[in-house]
This record gives sequence, structure tokens and C-alpha cells, in this order.
Amino acid sequence: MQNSKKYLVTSALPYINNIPHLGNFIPLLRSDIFVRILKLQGRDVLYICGTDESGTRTEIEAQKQNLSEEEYCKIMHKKFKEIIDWFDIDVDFFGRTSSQSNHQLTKEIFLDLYKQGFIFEKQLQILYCPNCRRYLPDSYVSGICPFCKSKDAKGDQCDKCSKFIHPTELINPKCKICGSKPIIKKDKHLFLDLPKFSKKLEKYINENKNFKAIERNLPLAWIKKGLEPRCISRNLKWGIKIPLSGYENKVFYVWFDAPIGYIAATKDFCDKNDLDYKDYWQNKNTDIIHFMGKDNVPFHTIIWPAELMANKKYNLPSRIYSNEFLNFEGGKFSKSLNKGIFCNDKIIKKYYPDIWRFYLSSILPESKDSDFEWNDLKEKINNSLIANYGNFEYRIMSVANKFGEIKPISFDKLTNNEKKIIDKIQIIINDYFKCAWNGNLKDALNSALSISDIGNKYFQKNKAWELINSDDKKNKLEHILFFSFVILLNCTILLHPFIPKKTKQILSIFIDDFKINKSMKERKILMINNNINAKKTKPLFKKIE
Ligand code: B3M
Ligand code: ZN
Repeated sequence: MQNSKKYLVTSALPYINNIPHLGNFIPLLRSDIFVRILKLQGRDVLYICGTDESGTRTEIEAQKQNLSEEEYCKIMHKKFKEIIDWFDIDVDFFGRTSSQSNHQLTKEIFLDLYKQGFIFEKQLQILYCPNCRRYLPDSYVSGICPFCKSKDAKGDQCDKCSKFIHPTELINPKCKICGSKPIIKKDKHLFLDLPKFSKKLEKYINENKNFKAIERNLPLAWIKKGLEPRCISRNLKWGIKIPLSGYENKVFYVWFDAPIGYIAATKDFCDKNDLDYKDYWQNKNTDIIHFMGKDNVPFHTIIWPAELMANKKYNLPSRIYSNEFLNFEGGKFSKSLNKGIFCNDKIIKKYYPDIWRFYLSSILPESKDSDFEWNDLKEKINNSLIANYGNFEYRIMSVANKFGEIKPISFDKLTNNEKKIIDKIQIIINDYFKCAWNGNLKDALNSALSISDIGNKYFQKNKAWELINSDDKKNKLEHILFFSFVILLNCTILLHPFIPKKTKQILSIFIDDFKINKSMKERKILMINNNINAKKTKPLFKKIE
């Protein structure tokens, strides 16, 4: 078998108990756009996501709804799948961390770590709620962060300063179920011996030139300060059982098994499709690429590579694209305060998916936090999408409809100005792919839009619509229309990863659906060699009032 380069792209597996808000949706959107851009280049890519189902949050929510955890997860998983389908997030497989394969792989990887001496046991002091009569790990407790003093820190991590926290370190801890003050009890637990990985992790991160911003600085700073062993067992019923005697009443910490869920989902997909998951996870010719919010970075750059390194069989992540936070109208998204837009809100269906995709793409929080604002949405859709790209497309189409079939022109018949435009577009195409690989998808979008800028100017300057009624200018008109279509084709191809549905309608004039992938394999401007037949058209987009 030919051992050709492959890419495995993942988006962080969303927790099953929270319907994502538009901020949570960012890694899904970015990974989807990125995968589509890889496909334009003809790359062999597998795109994986799924629901993160273990953990305390699931137990609490299922209880609230009077469902078993299995039933609850099944219902929620379906809802998540419907959401990602609606937004045209084109994953190859949407798995579940509760799958058989994840149970099996997690136990395998754990036992291997255990046998090699990377896991140790320790007596712990654990928070226990006397009122609820249960141990309170992680997300069952909240309190003040011992490091940055922000309120409402979770039992395992502070959202504000991103630091890992042990629940007993929280100042003023409260039981999240009943609000009472927990007491401290003794219990034995398992720890992943992270300090043993410090040297290797440091080398791995230093040598990986693709880790650029926070995914490099954060883990290196932590390693410098000294890593601490990480507790990987929890007092819960729901989750993946720990295969050691004395641990029958405990399961793995959700972050121990969640990333293994990437491998498990790959395996489930491959089993169904007569492929071998090892071709992705154990073949050195595959790049593993993870997308996530910045709060997930410590887990993906320290705990996850440590798990993989010890095992030695699996590929380590080669690229991590994390994003900053998206805010809503100047504040945080919050379910409890009913602030922000959630992916199953009624308002979502009021606009079609490409509207959301376009607006979110244009404000991606890639180098800093950004803000969702309704006024801005209207402005970006009406002015940037419709007045720029939509307008260009519509103007060409309206004239072309009246003209009829357009014959292609060879390169040497183009004017000097047109040849200059071709050079400009080629530079923009190069820039587009460079931005995408650097994880600057917002900039890639702007590159694509700058082509329709050029198109509008060309069309305006040549006043095609004035030529339609004079017979002696027919050739000139055909020439202008042809060249406008060349500009439109290239712009539309580059916009396709961002707004796949609408662009497909346009692209169908030029190329078959299945040829969209690979169309930019050479990263060269596309010319048109066939007759163009623009059928009747109406504006692609409607303005937002
Ligand atoms: N479920 C956190 C989150 O949804 C977590 C990601 C797991 S990725 C392996 O933000
Ligand atoms: Zn309680």
C-alpha cells in the first residue's frame, strides 16, 4: 500500500450536558473551514469529533431530568449531531466517549502507563457534601480561585487564569448541588506522574515549530515552574471503570479518557469503512491536528501528549490551533443569565447556516478575544458579504443571462490589465493558503473577499451593462463577461470553505460538485476552458433588516 501523507483533524469534543453557544461553536467552525481548505488542496484528511460524555456533569444533568445516564447521553448526542449537521460541519465521524472502543482503549492505555510506573496511588483529602451524602469532585464544587481570586472557579480549573486547581484548594468552596459547605474526607486515588514527562514534553514542544502562540508558551511556562502529578480517578458511577482492584467504585477523570476518544472515534469510523485506524494514529506519515478553545490547551499540550508518549505507539499532535474567547455584546455567554445565543435557540433558524458561518468567520477570536454584536452582524452581512461578493456575483449574472452562452478566451488574448489582475489574484491565493496554515482563518476569508473587490472594480470600469444593447460590441462584452467569470470562480472557490451551501450554487455553473475538492491542488489561479452558461438567477443573498 502506498504510504501517502494523511491528516487527522479533530475539534474538541463538546461536553454532552451543555448545548454549545456560539462561543463554544468556534472550534467546530474553524476546524470545518480548515478541513475544507485542506480538501481544496486535494489532501487526504479525516475529520473527527464527538461528544464528551463522562464525568460529573452528566450525572447531575441526567438526575435532574430523571433519566439514566445512558438515556440522557443518547438523547443529547442526537441533538448535538443535529446541530452540527445544520451548520454544515462536515465531520466524517461524530463519536462518543462512552463508546465500547473508548472504554477499551482507555483501559489499555491506562494499564500500560500503570505497568511502566507512570501511575501512583496516594491518600487524598476530598471534599464531601454531608447534605447530599456524596464526594464532590471537580465540577460539583465551586469557589474562589486560590491563584487569581476570581469568583466561581471550578473544582479542576479556573476559567479566568486557566490554572489547574485541586478542589480542596478552593477558597470558600460550595457544593454545586445544594449550596452547602463541604467537609474534607480521606480517600485513596490514582495519579499520573507528570513530572516524569517534563524533559520529554519540553523537547517535544520546543522541537515542534508548528506550536506558535499559547500552545507553546503555556506548557513551557508550566514545565519551567515544575509539573505536578495529576489525579486521574474520581468518585463517580458514570464513566470508564478503573481496571484495578480497590477501585471498583471509581471511574477515570473525564480529561483522562476524553482525548483518547479521538482515537476511539477514529477506530469506530475506520471499522465501519473497512479502514485501519492505525493508519492515522500509528503511521508516521499522518499529521494529527487539534482545534480547541484556549482553556483546553493545557490538557492537550501536557496531559494528552504525556499519555501518548508513555505508550510510544501513537502519534503526538503535530499542530494545535486554539482560539481565544468570543464574547456576546460586551459580556460573557451565560446559560444561567440567559445571555448569548445557543446553537438550538429559535433565532438560529431564522437565518440560514451560511449567514452564521460568514459572520462568525469574520469575527473569529484568533489572536485576541472578539465580540458578537447584532449590529455588527447586520453590517458584515449587508456590507461585506452582500455588497461585495453578492453584488459582484449578481451583476455578472444579470448581464450574462441576457447575453447567453459565453465562449472561453485563451490567455494570450487577455489585455495587459487583465494579466495584471491575474497576477494579483495569484498572490492573494498564495496568501490565503498561508493564512489558513497559520490558523488565521479570518485573514483567509478577507483574502478571498479581496478578490471580489477586484472583480467589482473590473466590472465597474468596463461598464459591461452598457454594452448589452449594441450588436457591434458583442465580442467586447463576451470578453468582459468571460474574464469576470474567471474572477468570480476563483473568489467563490476560496469562499467555499466558509459558506459552502451558497457557493456550491455558483460553482455548479463551472465545475461538478465532486471536483471542488482538489480544484486548488496546485494553488494556481483557475482558468475556464468551457462555455459558460449562466441560467436564470436571483440574488443569492437577502439583506438583513
Ligand atoms: N469536553 C472541554 C470542552 O468541551 C472538553 C473537551 C474535550 S477534548 C478531548 O470545552
Ligand atoms: Zn450538597
